[in-house]
Amino acid sequence: MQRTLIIFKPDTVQRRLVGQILQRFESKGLRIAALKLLQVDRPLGEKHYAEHQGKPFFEGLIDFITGGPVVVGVLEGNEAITVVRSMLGATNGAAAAPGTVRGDFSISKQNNLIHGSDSPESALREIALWFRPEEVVDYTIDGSQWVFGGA
Ligand code: IDP
Repeated sequence: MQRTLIIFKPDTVQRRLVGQILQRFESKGLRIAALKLLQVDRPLGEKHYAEHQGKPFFEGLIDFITGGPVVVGVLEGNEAITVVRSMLGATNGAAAAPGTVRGDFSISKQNNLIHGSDSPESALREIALWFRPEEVVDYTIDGSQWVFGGA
């Protein structure tokens, strides 16, 4: 089991695509271990995207990620990091393959809807940046008692 950080960026929230895209991750078999909506401030945005500091798109990227609320979460499952990255598709929505989140919903390099951690090291760093330890919850999915219980 592996955990990865996902961010539904402000374009996803503004376009009311959070539910539709979250459904793809759940249908794939990933489990939600944490989820919250928040307004990102510049220091948090700059920490998250620290590796891009100095690049020509950096200031625009921070304007974008702080430009409206985001939904940030932790997903868990077998090879969650690679699975989420392959479901997202290429960074540039205009080039991303149909069938991927970006390929189906984005036509922009910057406004590409979802962030997903790119390595185990990034996932650990990013989960600790966005969540307190007690906000990431361990539980098991056991369907039938929740469907038939209490009948
Ligand atoms: P990734 O999100 O696919 O891992 P990164 O190269 O880590 O892509 O870039 C981080 C984010 O910065 C991208 O998701 C996108 O929002 C933005 N970005 C990357 N390259 C460009 C660019 O050339 N112009 C504008 N924004 C960019």
